[in-house]
Amino acid sequence: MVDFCGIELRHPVVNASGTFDAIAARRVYGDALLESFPFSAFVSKTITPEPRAGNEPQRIWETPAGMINSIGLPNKGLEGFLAEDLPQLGELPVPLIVSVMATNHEDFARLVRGAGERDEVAAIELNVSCPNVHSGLIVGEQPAETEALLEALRPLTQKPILVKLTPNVADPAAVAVGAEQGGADAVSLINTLKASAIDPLSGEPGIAAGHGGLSGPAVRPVAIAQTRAVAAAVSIPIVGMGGVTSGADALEFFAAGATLVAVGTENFRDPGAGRRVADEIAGPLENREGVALSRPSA
Ligand code: RRO
Repeated sequence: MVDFCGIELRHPVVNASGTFDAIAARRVYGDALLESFPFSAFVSKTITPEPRAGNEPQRIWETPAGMINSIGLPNKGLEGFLAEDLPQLGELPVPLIVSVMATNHEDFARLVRGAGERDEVAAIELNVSCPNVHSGLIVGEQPAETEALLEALRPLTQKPILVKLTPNVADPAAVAVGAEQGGADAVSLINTLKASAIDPLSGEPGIAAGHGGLSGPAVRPVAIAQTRAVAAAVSIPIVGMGGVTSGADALEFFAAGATLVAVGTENFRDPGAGRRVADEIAGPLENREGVALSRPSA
């Protein structure tokens, strides 16, 4: 068992938000999904205050050892999520972490209150890769904006609050420190790296939105470097992610200072990847206990 912000988890492998649709998977696999659920906690796709249709296709573009996405946050909005999705996600055999995003403190507060008061929800992840409409700044690119957001939201729920950090900054550790000082219980990193692709024949963007976020094994060395830097700067737990496809990849994140790892892009190729990674690390983690979970000093 792993203790994560007071939540008991059966193993240290969760999913990255938006990379595994547990409701669709249950329709396909039935209750077999619940009997062998791949993750020790489930992180929802990010929800926003109001429903969103998401971006026009093309939304995904394959790259060497990875992919670019710009899905554009399709979701049912807070009310639709609470009424339709949450009861189904509450049937999963693991704790639920709800990912939320808004463009101002008031809307973030609505999301945190709405999700926080539901028994099905174990923790809330703030997706801060989004502009604040008042300042025009991407919240998660600014330590002070991140800290102010946490100070506004922290009093609204007793449940743990995670902050999902963007990698698209010069100093992610400074943003992590802002999150910690504002009262975050944990940070998760990395979200996707800003990227573009162009169809060489047509000259058109590979992604309709023009650019998107790169994920998959291609980004793992960046994610490891940032996890190491963040681990040296904060004392709250870290959920490390970015190109985890195997137990060896997960061990790399633990050695960099992560308490949990998340599997993301690999779920699209192998929906059982979470279980496979958890099985692969079980032995090595037992033998390396204390070493695997220690923090790097620089
Ligand atoms: O929905 C998306 O396009 C998306 C989101 Br909200 C995110 O946080 N990261 C990402 O790669 N895609």
